[in-house]
Parts: sequence; structure tokens; C-alpha cells
Amino acid sequence: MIITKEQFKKDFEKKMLKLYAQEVEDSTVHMQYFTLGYLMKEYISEGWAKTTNRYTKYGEKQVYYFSIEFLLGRLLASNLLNLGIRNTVSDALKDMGLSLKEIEDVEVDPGLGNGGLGRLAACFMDSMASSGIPGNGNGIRYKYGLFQQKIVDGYQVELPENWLRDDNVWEIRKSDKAVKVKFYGDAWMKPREDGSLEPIHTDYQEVLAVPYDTALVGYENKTVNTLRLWNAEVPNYTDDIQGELNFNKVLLNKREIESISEVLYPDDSHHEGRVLRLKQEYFFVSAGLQSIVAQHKDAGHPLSELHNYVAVHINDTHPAVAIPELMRILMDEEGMEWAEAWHITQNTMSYTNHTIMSEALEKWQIDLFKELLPRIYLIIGEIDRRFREILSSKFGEDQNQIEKMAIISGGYVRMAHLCIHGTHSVNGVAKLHTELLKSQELRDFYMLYPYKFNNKTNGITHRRWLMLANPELSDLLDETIGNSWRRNPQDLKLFKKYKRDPEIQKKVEQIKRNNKEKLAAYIKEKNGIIVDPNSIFDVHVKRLHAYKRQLLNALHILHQYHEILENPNFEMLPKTYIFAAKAAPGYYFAKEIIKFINALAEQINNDPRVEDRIKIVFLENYSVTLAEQIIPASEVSEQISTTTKEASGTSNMKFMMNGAVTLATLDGANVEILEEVGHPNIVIFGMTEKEVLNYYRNGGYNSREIYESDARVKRVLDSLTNGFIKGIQVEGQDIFKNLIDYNDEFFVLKDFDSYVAAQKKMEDLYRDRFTWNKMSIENISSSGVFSSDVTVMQYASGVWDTRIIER
Ligand code: GL7
Repeated sequence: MIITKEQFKKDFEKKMLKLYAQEVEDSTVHMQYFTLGYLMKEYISEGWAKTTNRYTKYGEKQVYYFSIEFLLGRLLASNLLNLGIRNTVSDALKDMGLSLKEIEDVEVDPGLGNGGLGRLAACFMDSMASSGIPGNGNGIRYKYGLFQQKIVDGYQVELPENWLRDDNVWEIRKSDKAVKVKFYGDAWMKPREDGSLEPIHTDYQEVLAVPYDTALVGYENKTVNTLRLWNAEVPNYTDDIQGELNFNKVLLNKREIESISEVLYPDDSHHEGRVLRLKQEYFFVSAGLQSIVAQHKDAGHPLSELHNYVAVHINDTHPAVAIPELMRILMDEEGMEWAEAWHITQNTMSYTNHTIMSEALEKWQIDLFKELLPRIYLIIGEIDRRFREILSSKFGEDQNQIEKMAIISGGYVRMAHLCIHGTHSVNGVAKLHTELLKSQELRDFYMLYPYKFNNKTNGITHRRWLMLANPELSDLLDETIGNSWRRNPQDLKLFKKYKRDPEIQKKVEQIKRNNKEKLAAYIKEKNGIIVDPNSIFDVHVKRLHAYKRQLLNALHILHQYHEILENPNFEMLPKTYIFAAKAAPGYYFAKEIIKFINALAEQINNDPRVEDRIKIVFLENYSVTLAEQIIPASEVSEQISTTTKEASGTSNMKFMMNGAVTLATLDGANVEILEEVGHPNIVIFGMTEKEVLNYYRNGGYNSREIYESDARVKRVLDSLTNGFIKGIQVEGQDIFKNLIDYNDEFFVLKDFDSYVAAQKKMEDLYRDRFTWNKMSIENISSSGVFSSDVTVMQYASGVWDTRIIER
């Protein structure tokens, strides 16, 4: 949009007066944030209404991305950027004596996600709108986010994340679009006079799903898409109050119903059997599909054509009940026959798998499922029966094979199997991950449905992760290669020709230095630790999980500490190791690792013998906003998961885009990063995929052998249990046990030696400033293919069959 400074000032003053009956000069920064936010919403609304009408009028095929998480991050800055008025607004505010940065800092991160999966959904939303793809999000409006993490005495403490405490300026409640979702009760098939069967569902509990819509503004185009999040509420009982509903009962019911959209569960690949989780899943899926079908009918399109107008994407298995739910709507509510309904369902739905961690492949106990969703269970039963017929026709009498692949088997409903059978497309999120799905985890399904499997390597939005997070680097790019990269991120490759240019090298280095200084100031303020911006900033930020091997990093630091103590003249470039991670509340071992890292920090940071060669910082409460500060200041990007375990990773892409060099195993999208930058510009270490699979298949790994034969490993592990590191009596023992007695499931010790060597190599590369800056530039200029703009275009043409309306 186009707006002059003067017009904006007038609008802002008027809005402030309307909202707070106050002049700008008497306002607080809090008021300024809400004034600006509400004003932005007004600016957005016209384009939003127009986009929605355009989609309806031209009957364009729309994507609905169903996801249990959308980790959006703050929206004010990105909306200003995408509207194309950030500079104008910033200047105008400055004229008024206000600071845009301070105002932006008032916004709290929406608590709608946990990790990579939710952040990916948010990147896709931004990229779809920016690429003119008619794409909507569908999810839950959690009242409380994951949790707020505090570190107390080195331990993680979880506090409620009440992100909706103040007004959320971006959402619009649409009460008139509310729908009802049914839980519990009895479901059966009743014969009609003509012999056909009528589905009956009685005595159910009704939950009102009320949508809250948020605008998803495309980058300097005319597209404003919609993120629809559902809130669980008690229906209005006045119509059907049956006498027995007394006030207390209503209250009890209210608590139970409202809990559906109350908290986001951390899904850290750890299975916690929870009815509430299944309730949440069916809740947002049923509400979303009901509203999609209603809209489709309102527009006058035939239901038999639904799949030509609508694509529903199932983001991991959490929304898998979309398959039977669409069947239910088409059959029970619209009177369609099974065969047609199934054809439409399969062609409407597509599915992404985000992990091969088997404990994260959702399965539900039949009893639990049947009780909560009786009608849906009947439909899945029929899907399973028909699927078994297909399997029988392929595998004949091989009953084992049929049970292995069935949807309902062994007392469980297996959601991944349902997803593969019930959709037309199944994709993994990086090349290696997709290959592993095809050759290992889902091999049987790949044999059955080879044509459904495809790869879509993840991506990140360069608008948030470069333009907003690193404005100085963005300016330098504009100065050198022009600004076409902003619209076409693949143009970042134009920057490659400057890799040997001493002047540009210096500028890149200076920008990194400035970002490091800002982060150092933040660290000082938050943790009271003074870190040297001249030291190497080596960064490991992501969810805390054993497979991500924060432990390997920490053990290496402990090893370096021993080296220094043993040889006071030990030469190393000063290093600042930065960690940030939340551990799932029930994931005990992950929490112990947090304590270990903090104990290590406490001891090493305060040991004068270290002479500041090592500093360790654990930043609490990792979030999108914190990542935006950390990543542009990072030099070494730790991507050290056990090979085969990280489906893709996406922070790896954000780091390289900001000029960090990746220290990586050949896991997930690290493989593609290597393909893009080439061996000289990344440091690879660790076991290969074949070695890992071999050990898992054939055994033969013995961590104790390494402990006994490698003196460095022994020294490090012994110092966990002998009191050398203070304050980890329990944690040290448990970590030792995990690595030695339980044979180190994630090969931390097996990879220790090559990790030490890789760290050394990194340091040597860093010493040579020319080489390092060249690597940094190579990384920045190779990162364009990892823009999620590229990824969503691949989904649009390869999976959803949607067209681009406006660019
Ligand atoms: C994840 C994967 O672990 C991660 O590697 C991937 O980048 C992300 C997005 O595809 O999905 N799967 C998962 O369950 N979570 C992830 O972050 C929470």
C-alpha cells in the first residue's frame, strides 16, 4: 500500500484519540503498540476483504493447511514490512518522537507452537500469501502457549504462557461462523425400509467452535490470506435445555469444554497418551472441514467437485481425523455414497510426515478413540475393512503383512497408515528423510503406493529471517546486487561474486560484529554474563531432545575445559557457546541436560584458570523473537543430530542465510545445504546414514568400549560423576548411565572423536579471516533455494494443484 508520512501521522493521532482518549505525547509505549496494531489491521482489512471476495468470485482452488501448531512470531513488524510501509511508518513515528523498535518490542509472541513443525507452518503461511497462492491456515486458538521457561538454579521451571492476557490486535472473532462439534455418545447404523443403512449418533456432547481469523499479508502484493483458529466454547443451551441441566452441571461442562482450546501440548516426539489431545485434534479438524464445505456450497459449487476447489493439507498426523471427518460430512450430512465420498476425500487430502521417530507416529487405543469419537471410529473401521481387501488382493494370505499395514490393528488406530491410504500425496521434508521413509519406515506403503510419495524439502521465509532479522545485511545486499532478491530469493546467488572482494568481506564481517555486540548486550542484561564479541559465537538453539545431541556439544566443552586445566597454555580462540532450548515438561532426561549445561556454565564461566577462553550462555525461554536476535549474531551453527534422526531441521537454513557456517552431521536438510555450498563451506562430521542404520539393525555398538579405550571420553564422563562438576550429583549419574549402561542410543560417544576434530577444524578456518568471510558469503548466497517461497511453489504445483493468482 502507499501512504505518506503526513497521512500516517494523522491516522495514528486519530486512532490514539479514539482508543484511549489521549494525545500521542501523553501516551505510553503500550498504548502506542495497540494504536499502531489496530491501525494496521484497518489498513489490511480492505485488501483482506478483496482477496476473500476474489477467491470466491473466481472459484479459485484454495489450500487449507491443517496444523496443530502455527508458531507465528510477532506480527507487527512483518505486517509493516509486507505492506511495504515499514520505513514510512518508522520515519513518521520518529518525527513524533516515538521509536518503532520500542513499540514492536511490546508485542508478545503468540503461544501457538512449539518447534520446527509449527514454525514451518508459519513460514508457509507467509510464503503462500507472498506468492499469491490462495492458502489458509486452520488450527486452534490456544489460550495458553507451551510454557514460559525460567531457569532457576540451573533447572528449567515452567510457568504458564498467558499470551492472550492483553488484547490480541490481529484477530477477528467471527461468532456468526461458529459450528458445532460432537463428542462421545452412541453411534450405530440403523436399517432403513429400503434396506440401506442410516448412520445414527445420539447422546453426544456438543462443543461450540468459534473462529478467530487473522490476516496473513502477502509481501507487497494484493494478497491477504486467512489463518482461522478455533476457540472451544459452551453452546447456548436455551434451545435444548432438557430440565436436568442444572447450573453446576453447566459449569462443570464449561470447564471440560473450554479446556479443549486451553493449552498447547508440547509434542517432542514423546508419546503421552491423552484424551484431550485427541479431542483437540478432532475439534479443529471438524470445525475447519464444516466451514470449508459450507463455504463451498454457499459459493454454489457442486459437492462432487470439492477436490477441484479445495486442497486440505494434513501437517503431520495430528489432523489425520480429517479423512474420516470429511467422509462423515459427505455421507451423513450430504447423503453421498461411500465410493464417491472416498474419491473426493482422497483427492482433497495430502499429508506431510515430519519425523521418523517411531514414538511420534501417533496411534490411539481403540477404546479411547471409540468412546470419544464413536461415529468417526465406525467410519475408520470401514476404511480399514476396505483397505484390508486391497491388501489381501496384493498379499494374498500373508496375514502378517496385512496386519503390519492395517489401519486398525493390535488394539490401536494408526494415524500414519490412515494418512497414507486416505490421501493422494505423502511427502517427507528433506531428501534423506523422504528416502528413509521410502526405504525404511514406510517401505511397505511405498511398495503399495509408489506414486503417492514425493519429497518437499522445507524452507524458511527470507522476509522474517533475513529482511527483518538482519536489516544491515539486507541493506548490504541491496547495495551490491540490487533488491531483486527480496522478491526472488534465488537471486541471492548474485552475491557469490563478492566472496573474494576484500571490501565486501570487511562489510560482512562488520555487520556480524554489530549483531554480536547487540547479542552480547542482551546476554549481559539477561544472564549477567560478559561475553567478548571477539570470541567465536558458536550456537546451538532448538528444542531439547536427546537426538539433537546438545549433550555432545556440552561434553566437548567439558573436554576443552579439561585441556585448559591440564595445560594452562592451551591455545584456542576464545569461544562463546550459546544454548537456548525448551524441554518438554515430562521429558526428564532433556531437563537433566539443561541442568548439566547450566552447571557447566556456572563452573567454567567463573573459573579464573580458564582466562575467558570459554564462556557458556544458556538463554532462557527460547522463542521466535529470541531466535531473530540470536541467529544474525551467530558464526557457528550447530546441527549435530544423530544422522537419520532429524527429518529436516529449519534453523540450519536460517543460520546459513545469516552467514553462519554449519557444523553438521549429514542429517536432514544438512545434506542439501552441503549440496548447495560444497564441502569447503561447511564442516561435516560423524557417522554416515549407512553406519547408523547398520548399528540399529545388526547391533554391535558398544559405548563402554569407547569409554574404556578413549582417555578423553573417560576423563569427561568420569568428571560427571566424581564431583568435578558441581551441582549435578543426580544428573551426572543419569547422563553417565544413559551413555554407558544404556548404550548411548544416539551415538554421542561414537561421534565424539570426529566432533572434536570438526570443532578444531572450524577454529582453524576461523583464524583465517579471508577464508572465513568467503565461507560466510558463500553460505548467504547459497541460501535462496531454502526460501519457503520456493517450497510452497513446489507444493502448489506438485501436490495441491493450485494456481498463483497475483504476484
Ligand atoms: C519436526 C522435525 O523434527 C524437524 O526436523 C523438521 O524440520 C520439522 C518441520 O518439518 O518437523 N517434526 C516434529 O515433530 N517437530 C519438528 O520440528 C516438532
